[in-house]
Amino acid sequence: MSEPRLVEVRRNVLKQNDVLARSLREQFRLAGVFVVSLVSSPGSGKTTFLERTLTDLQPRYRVAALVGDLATENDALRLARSKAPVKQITTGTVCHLEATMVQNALAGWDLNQMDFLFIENVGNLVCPSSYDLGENLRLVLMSVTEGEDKPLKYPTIFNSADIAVITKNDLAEAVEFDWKAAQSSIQSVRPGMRTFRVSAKTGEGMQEYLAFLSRQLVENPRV
Ligand SMILES: Nc1nc2c(ncn2[C@@H]2O[C@H](COP(=O)(O)OP(=O)(O)OP(=O)(O)O)[C@@H](O)[C@H]2O)c(=O)[nH]1
Ligand SMILES: [Mg+2]
Repeated sequence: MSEPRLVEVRRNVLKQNDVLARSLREQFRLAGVFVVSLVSSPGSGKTTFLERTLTDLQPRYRVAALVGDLATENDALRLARSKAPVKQITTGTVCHLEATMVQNALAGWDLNQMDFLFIENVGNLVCPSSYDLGENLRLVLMSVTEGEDKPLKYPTIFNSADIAVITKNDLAEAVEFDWKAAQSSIQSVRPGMRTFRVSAKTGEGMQEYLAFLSRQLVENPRV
């Protein structure tokens, strides 16, 4: 008896999340803010990549960021070095962000004053995949040190994402990273997925990614 009930409760939670995510998406659309979420395993380089993104975009765009972790304000403090508005969401024991957490964290912020809002999810390759946050673009990161087969092992998160970013490319040679094998893993779970290859440490590959982001604003003009 207990198993079907558990499934039912989980379905209800997901449904509530989808309703709120839809409302968030509408708020974002009306305000003309383009929202990008970042998902990956712990330590793939989300915060390092996002800090660089916030810094590099700011001369031209108004940017802000939310960042989720189970505990600590560490990532918010790092991102705040970019001088962009940043808020930390601490989830306690929850291994993903939910739409309601995003909605609450946005209190006091004027979405109309933003061009881009970034949401760094909790480091986890499983839980975040089921939760829509109302974002326009979901970006899955994978570092060269994790192994080329991660997309094959965690297909759901790669399937729920729009683009992939291979990070820490400055370490690729040291770990004998096989770009072809990684691409083939990504393409076999998500055919046609656009993939960027970057190093947030050296800046390599960042220009191409930032140009891609700029194009999103042109292709999704304010209403
Ligand atoms: N060599 C190298 N190291 C990097 C790069 N990006 C991140 N790192 C290092 O990788 C480690 C983890 O980076 P974070 O940016 O904290 O990773 P994260 O995905 O935000 O981690 P969580 O939020 O804990 O999931 C840190 O020691 C970074 O300095 C990179 O491009 N090159
Ligand atoms: Mg982080």
